[in-house]
Amino acid sequence: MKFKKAIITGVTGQDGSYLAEFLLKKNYIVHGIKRKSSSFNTSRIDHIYENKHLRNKFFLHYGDLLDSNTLTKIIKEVKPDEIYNFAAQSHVGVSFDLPNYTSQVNSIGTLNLLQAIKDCGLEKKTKFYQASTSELFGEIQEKKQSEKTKFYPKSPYATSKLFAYWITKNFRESYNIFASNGILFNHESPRRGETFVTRKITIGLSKIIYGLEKSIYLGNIYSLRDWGHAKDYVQMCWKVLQYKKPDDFVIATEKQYSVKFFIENCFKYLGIKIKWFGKGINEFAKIIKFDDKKYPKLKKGMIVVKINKKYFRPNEVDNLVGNATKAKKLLKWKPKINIYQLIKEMIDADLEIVRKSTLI
Ligand code: NAP
Ligand code: G4F
Repeated sequence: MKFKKAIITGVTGQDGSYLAEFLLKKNYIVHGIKRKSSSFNTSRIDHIYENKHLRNKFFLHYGDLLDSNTLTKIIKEVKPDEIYNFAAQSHVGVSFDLPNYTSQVNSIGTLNLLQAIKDCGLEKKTKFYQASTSELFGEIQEKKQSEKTKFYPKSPYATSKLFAYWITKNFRESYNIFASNGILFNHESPRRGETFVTRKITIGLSKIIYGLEKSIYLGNIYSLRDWGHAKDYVQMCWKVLQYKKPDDFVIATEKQYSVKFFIENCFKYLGIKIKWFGKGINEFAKIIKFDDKKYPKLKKGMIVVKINKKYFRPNEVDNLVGNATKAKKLLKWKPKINIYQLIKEMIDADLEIVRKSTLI
């Protein structure tokens, strides 16, 4: 039996790790590209390596999106059926501090992969998935954003991803490569990086519960997002490449919540009542009611959420919600995990991580 082969860039990240698991379950041979780091960066995929049934179907290669020679070498060796380009400097806030680096990795990095497919003569064999983003819509031009909505990127991250979106389409049209964009709205999980807002809240709250921290410091809590679950969304990425032709798809839950709603529902899930005071930069949340037997480290009146201006962005995308009609219809997809289940899963996982850390 011939197994399909896939390359995943960004395999050590949130989505890369879930996709690796998903493809391995589908009997793919998975080749992940990870970058060299001075500290361990494989915690999200170590369990795959440790699984003796999966180890011989999962291979890691050192590589960087900016090192086109190595990318070409890996692609030439593996001759993959599918490439999923998940690698990126993916933090919007950080992209304002690192605009040049973000632009190179996210834009030129994507071009390097597409060019490598072409240089290896794999135009007819290798399908290419580009991790495009709802950040492309930025200053929204339509209430719910679909594949037809005009783009208006508002950060170096979003502009770099705009180049990547277009170069993917360009290689599709110019060289007949099966190259598709998944325009994914925010998706989270217990594997989300700790500096993204949902995880910052769930890990921060868990540390407060165990008495390791007193407050969570945030920026714009009135920002609205369409949050799905990464595990749900990587299945979509795969479906995008199984569609009969290369195309672009918006992937979203079509439901919108504020950061403040996310915070309130994290506390609610744990049975802790908070109340908001003040306005703007002076807004904060205090604990009003809780079970002191269950949470001995908490105190009534504790200020658990504060606003810090350093977490505001020079240019904010404050309102995103997707229209995923096309994906639902053509790819027969709909998200399974709602925001309440997502919150539960993230908090339970973070409480466990923090509990274990207190035992060391
Ligand atoms: P993530 O957790 O930040 O993962 C990014 C991955 O890229 C990591 O494995 C990282 O390596 C790797 N990477 C960074 N720079 C690299 C370079 N120069 N060369 C090679 N690898 C590099 O991001 P994610 O949430 O999984 O998102 C996956 C992709 O989807 C990204 O392209 C992101 O922009 C896009 N996206 C994400 C969302 C979302 O809500 N999560 C929505 C739309 C689009 P290290 O582990 O060493 O840092
Ligand atoms: O969690 P975030 O950093 O995600 P953001 O900016 O929406 O970007 C994520 O989703 C994109 C898809 O739309 C991806 F393309 C991208 O790679 C990334 O995965 O911030 C969400 C919102 C923003 O409006 C931000 O200003 O939360 C607001 N926020 C408020 N306080 C904060 C904070 N964001 C972060 N990271 N940290 C805060 O303290």
